[in-house]
Amino acid sequence: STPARTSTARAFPADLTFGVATAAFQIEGASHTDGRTDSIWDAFCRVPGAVINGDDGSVACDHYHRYAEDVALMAELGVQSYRFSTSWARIRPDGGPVNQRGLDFYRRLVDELLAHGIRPWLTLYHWDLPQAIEEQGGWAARDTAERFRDYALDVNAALGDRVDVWTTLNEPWCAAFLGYLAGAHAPGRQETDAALAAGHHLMLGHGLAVQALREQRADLTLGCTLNFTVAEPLDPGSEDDRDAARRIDGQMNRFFLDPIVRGAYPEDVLADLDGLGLERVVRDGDLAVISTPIDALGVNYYHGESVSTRPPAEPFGGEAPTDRQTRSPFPAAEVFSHSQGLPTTAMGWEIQPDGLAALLTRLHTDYTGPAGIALWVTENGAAMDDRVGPDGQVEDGDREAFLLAHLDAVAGVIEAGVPVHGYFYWSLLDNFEWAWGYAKRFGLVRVDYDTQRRTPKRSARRYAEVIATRRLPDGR
Ligand code: GBH
Repeated sequence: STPARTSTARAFPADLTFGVATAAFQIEGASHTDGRTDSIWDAFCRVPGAVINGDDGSVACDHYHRYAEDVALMAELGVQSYRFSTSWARIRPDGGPVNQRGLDFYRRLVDELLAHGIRPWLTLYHWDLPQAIEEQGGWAARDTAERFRDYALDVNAALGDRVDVWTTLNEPWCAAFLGYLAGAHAPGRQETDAALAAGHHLMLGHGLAVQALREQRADLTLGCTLNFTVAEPLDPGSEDDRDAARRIDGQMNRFFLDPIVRGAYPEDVLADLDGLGLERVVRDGDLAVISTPIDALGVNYYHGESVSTRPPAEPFGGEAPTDRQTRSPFPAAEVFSHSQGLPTTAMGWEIQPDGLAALLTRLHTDYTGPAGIALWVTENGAAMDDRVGPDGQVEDGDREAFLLAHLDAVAGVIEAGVPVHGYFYWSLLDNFEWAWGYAKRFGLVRVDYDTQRRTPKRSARRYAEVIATRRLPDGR
């Protein structure tokens, strides 16, 4: 378990929002109900060997039918906000005309949240592109950015009166590089030029959607969620290792952050990627669109890493369950993760709460502070090997410790003057963990996939207590 970092009792400011997060494909199921058609993840799940155990999203947590029960669970936890995503393939099946029955589901969900006093935090894209659009080129095609803007306007026309926080993308790094380069995620392509085009077009879609949504209602909170790593050189004395850390920071963090916040790709990343095709897709004016001012930056943080140009003796970290690679293998970026000797989660990710503190401090100092953008932790959480006792109770003390340690890190940076506006635990429910299928459980609430029974875990009770008291327990 994680060592306590401080003995000082931590209190949270009254205006810090506590929430939980999910994503459409990971929980909804009902994959062909009420007009929904295939997304790239439905198609990817059918590729032999792509997802562990051949799992798919056809039922998942059956949230499509059980959303009211799930909102009631959130109300019991006392969360103030719920971060969820809408499914493009439900709202624009096959990328075609609007499907009212698909929108109606989100109307019902939002009404239920508002009835319980929970603020909906809507994400438009959490990796589930309509398969029909993939067949026309997917994110590698520029047109997809414009279609994303149109879809954003459709969702906003239906929900813009009741939802005031809109984020465009979840983790474009994963969508572009795990999806189009490593092939570990849908659509399972392994093409460097398509991956760079996808990264650029995702961001272009983000910018076009922000512009269009801003025109609809000036007072919406608009933003984007990125995934971050905190990469340290294995040997700080080695120039090669320091350069490896710079490249990973460049490709995973700054490749997305700089265009959105500063309106330019970082020079060193452009040099690393020289000749790989990015220059063929960036057009004049794109960066001005991408850097349309946003109000909120969502930070997803799971773990940091120690990197080197030398491979570790034992393979370490980030392995996909299949033989597909996860570390983005740009030719110029042969970089390996090494163990830092820290305890790990069931994903093999090292538990490193001080990485979250360092990340939030850096983002505030270098990016969001100067730009006047509000900083939110939109995902943080852990898969653990939960034990179900004979009484059905789930004892997940290691998840509880993870949660408390990361909340402590958030409280610490807030005390130090970094304005963090909210924290969303990933995830409310055990759910479909992408290439890992149902084999990994991140939930505060256990899902029995045979019965769909939900059981709040020990960590859920602890989170509810933190939310109710707005302080961390003493003597952790
Ligand atoms: C998030 O992504 C997702 O938003 C969410 O849907 C998902 O369920 C959750 O986290 C848990 O996985 O070795 O180079 O592949 C996770 C972001 C980024 C974390 C990549 C692990 C591994 C780096 N991930 N990182 S690499």
